Amino acid sequence: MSGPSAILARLSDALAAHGLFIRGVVDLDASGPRPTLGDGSTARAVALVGPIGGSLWPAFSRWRATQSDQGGPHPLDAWSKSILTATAQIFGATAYFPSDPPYQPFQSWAKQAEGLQASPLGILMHPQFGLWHSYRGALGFSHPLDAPVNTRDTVHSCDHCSDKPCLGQCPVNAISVEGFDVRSCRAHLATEAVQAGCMQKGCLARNACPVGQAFRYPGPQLRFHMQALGPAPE
Ligand code: B12
Repeated sequence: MSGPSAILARLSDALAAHGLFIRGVVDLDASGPRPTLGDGSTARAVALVGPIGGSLWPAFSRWRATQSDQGGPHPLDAWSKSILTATAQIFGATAYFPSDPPYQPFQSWAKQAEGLQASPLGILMHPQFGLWHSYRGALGFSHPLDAPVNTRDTVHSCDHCSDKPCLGQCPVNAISVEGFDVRSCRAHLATEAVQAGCMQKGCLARNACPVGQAFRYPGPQLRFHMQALGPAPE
């Protein structure tokens, strides 16, 4: 078997050892932007790859401990690249990474693949995993992957959340219905007082979301992401 479903099954197996999952598949038609493949041609499909809850943390931590520089200034990106560049080669695909400009539209792809919608934090809300999921890369293919057409009416949990506890938790009101004010968030993260709050416990607004609590990241991972978001550069 070598059709799209066999490719996806093999890809899924290859990712599992790293705590990563296929997080959605999109067949790209000419009506929207399509990324360029390594050989200069146009991608016809992408498979999104990422963790669910804290699934990547054990494999990432083990890898980091083997690195003389702890993985460098952007260890999670470095780890993701080490895995997905090699995986792409095996599958004749091209790897794209969320933090590499020009930014590929990861969230738009996820919306297409799974019908997800944004929470007030900007992070996509997943009906099962809540805010506790992300994307570590995408693999672009020269052929369609027979992505299931997303006919599911994915429930957008925020529409059914009347209390919206996420909106009341940020100590500097950086999260509002108008969006995420990254400047005031980072300025706050630079203060001493916050060491016991957001930097220690993770984003208080994200923590307050009642959806997918079982998938909340472990403490060390929460702190790692807060460090990465970091205080405002002067
Ligand atoms: C730039 C960026 C940021 C900037 C946002 C600046 C701004 N106000 O626009 C900063 C540094 C602030 C940021 C912060 C965070 N981000 Co961010 N970010 C990105 C990045 C690299 C590019 C976004 C972009 O411009 N895309 C280009 C356009 C063309 O793509 P698009 O999919 O069509 O665009 C969508 C997004 O831009 C989104 N959007 C617009 N404004 C904002 C603001 C925020 C905070 C977010 C998260 C999304 C978002 O709406 C667009 C339509 O869907 C993406 C990765 C990516 N390549 O998409 C991650 C990404 C969106 N971020 C992500 C995450 C997880 C975070 C953080 C939680 C990380 C952390 N360390 O805590 C925080 C959020 C803080 C919070 N509110 O709790 C995830 C979201 C996963 C998910 N479940 O949806 C992504 C996909 C990266 C990943 N590896 O998975 N982020």
